[in-house]
Amino acid sequence: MPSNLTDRTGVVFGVANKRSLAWSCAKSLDAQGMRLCLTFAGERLEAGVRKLAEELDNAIVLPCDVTQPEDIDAVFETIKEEFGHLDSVIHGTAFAKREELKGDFYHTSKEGYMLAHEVSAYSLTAIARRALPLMEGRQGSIVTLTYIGSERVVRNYNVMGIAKAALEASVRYLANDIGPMGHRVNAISAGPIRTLSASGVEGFTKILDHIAAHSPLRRNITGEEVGNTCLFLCSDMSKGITGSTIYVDSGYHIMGV
Ligand code: 1JT
Repeated sequence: MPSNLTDRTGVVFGVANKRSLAWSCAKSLDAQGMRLCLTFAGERLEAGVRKLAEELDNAIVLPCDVTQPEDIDAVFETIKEEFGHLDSVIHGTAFAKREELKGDFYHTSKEGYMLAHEVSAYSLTAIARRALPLMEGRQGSIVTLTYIGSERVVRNYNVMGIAKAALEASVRYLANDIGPMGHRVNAISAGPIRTLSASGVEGFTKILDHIAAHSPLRRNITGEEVGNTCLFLCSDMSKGITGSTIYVDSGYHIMGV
């Protein structure tokens, strides 16, 4: 695909380890020459993310807990100093407490509900607002990651489904805000894939088997497929697309029974 991103810069939020979809996005963008900043959420992840960043060409790595506004401010201050401008933002941040991802949704605590929304939905808007000054005049592209549990009931996904619905609606409102500035924002709705987030989710293997048996492509997706869709959304090839949710799910979302 002719999508050379040399002279473009991007920041990727939400890399936890090599299985992270945010990492797949980083690799696809790096392969086309984009200069990247990766952020990590908490000291526990720092060493691993720094090690991954060594695989990229000249990437920088910064701490960022998206619930701390001063952390987000600091990321964009450093990007301004190091890169001078910004073309792409990849938002792959999500969190919910383990106990909220099982059983009946109505047991969701107020605290768990708020936390899931703060990290998984509000953070996109908090980040986008701070990215705008650095994207000025550059036709920027913002990409976030979502899951079909936002629009259909997926057992156990629970509060994350509500948070992803808010995230997808945020994409539409942000698209309307930033479109006149020449910028775009879209979501990738990825099929299930074994990542750190998915680990420990009860019955996850059954979900993967179900997709392999029933999706139009009769297989599960790969991280690389998500990464390359992110590359498309950050490249000029997708210049007419904004406010959309693009499915990278082997076609599963079209199926009824
Ligand atoms: C989070 C988690 C966001 C898991 C996620 C997620 N987006 C997709 N997944 C995978 C998944 C999870 C469940 C599921 C189906 C897919 C974990 C906590 C952090 C946020 O339900 C059947 C629960």
